Amino acid sequence: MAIIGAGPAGLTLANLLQRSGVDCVVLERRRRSYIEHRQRAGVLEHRAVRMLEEWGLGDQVLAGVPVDGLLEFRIDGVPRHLDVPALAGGRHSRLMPQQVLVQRLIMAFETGGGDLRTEAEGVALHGLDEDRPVVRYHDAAGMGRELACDYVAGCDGFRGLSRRSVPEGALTTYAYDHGVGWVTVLADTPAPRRPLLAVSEHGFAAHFPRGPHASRYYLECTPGETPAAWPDDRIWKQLRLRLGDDDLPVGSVTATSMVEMRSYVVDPMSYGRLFLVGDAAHVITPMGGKGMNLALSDAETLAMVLRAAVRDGDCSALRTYSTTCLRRTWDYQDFSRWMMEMVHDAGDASRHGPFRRELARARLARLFESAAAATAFAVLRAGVD
Ligand code: RFL
Repeated sequence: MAIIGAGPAGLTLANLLQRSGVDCVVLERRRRSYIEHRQRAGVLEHRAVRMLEEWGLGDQVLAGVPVDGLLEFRIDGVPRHLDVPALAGGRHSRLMPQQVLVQRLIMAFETGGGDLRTEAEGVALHGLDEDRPVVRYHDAAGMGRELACDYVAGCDGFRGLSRRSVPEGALTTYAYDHGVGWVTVLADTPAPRRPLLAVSEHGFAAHFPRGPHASRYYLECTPGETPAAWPDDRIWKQLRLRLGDDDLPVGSVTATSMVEMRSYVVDPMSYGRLFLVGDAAHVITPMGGKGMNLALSDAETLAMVLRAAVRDGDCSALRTYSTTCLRRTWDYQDFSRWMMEMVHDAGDASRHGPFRRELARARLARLFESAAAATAFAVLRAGVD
């Protein structure tokens, strides 16, 4: 199998195929140092943790990574806590920065003799609907290369070439703009004691750990705003206001960017011998922390059906790949949208008006008043099978 892209999807798939005795080569456009330091997600849901353990990757990938505990909702400055792991029946997620996951997956793959080729330029896919697709590219030295394979995994993210290699009309596309803007900030500040989501009339804000000495903050903003509208002093002022914390430590901001709060899904997630995995097939907003986790669960589903096809000669399993992954994808899209409406509508009523605010406040209150509602939330956060 040729795997295009060495993000969480491609590297997880590569490790699982290696453990299944299915030969694979990973082609990555960027330099190794770039992919090993790209900061994005920070929560590995319980389902993904269990999957890594079941495939024998627990020691290499999860060592020393802290488990999650309470989740804080700060409503108009008043803290409310949810014990998500307990509500989910003792199923703990892990607080794991995406770049640490990527570093460890690379190390595990290469320790097992895996073939990762970085700086692979101009990757092009040919014969995807034939028995033996061919992948052409230029290696780090600029030499033209060709890989003949049985299958191709498109793990090259939303802007990759795999999905665009599928003939027009073969995939149905679902795209949705949530009409919400976020400015996202990485800073060298102490991690919060627990992941924190703050709701108030000043707008939504969140504070998440990214290792012991770094934080990611999110601030709701007007869609279309640029980072120039968010100088450091505005960021800290707004964070203190929205988090209701005058003593919030200020630190050096290492990155500020805008997040497009958009969703995207293609159906089916395959074409001929090409399988789309992770962000190449679907994008979900960061609300709820599911993008990286979906990438991992797609990778596991593909590894299992490929193992059945290659090792056991059962090619019928390949046809279940897309439906299995899409089922989970839509559950998570719903979770993300549900949470987004709740924390944004419950705050600044100028966006959707007082009626929507009261609905969202009722939804939020239910999390702390109804064990059934809290459990339903916690089970989705821990991850669905
Ligand atoms: P990736 O991580 O984008 O990796 C794709 C890889 O493919 C390479 N590539 C190519 N290689 C060869 N040839 C080509 N032509 C290529 N084109 C691209 C790229 O260089 C890259 O190495 O996709 P993957 O593996 O599907 O993983 C998806 C996750 O990265 C993504 O869903 C998450 O980061 C989303 N996300 C979050 N997910 C969570 O689960 N929890 C979170 O808290 C969370 N927060 C976030 C996020 C994404 C964010 N941004 C910036 C989009 C926060 C942010 C700000």
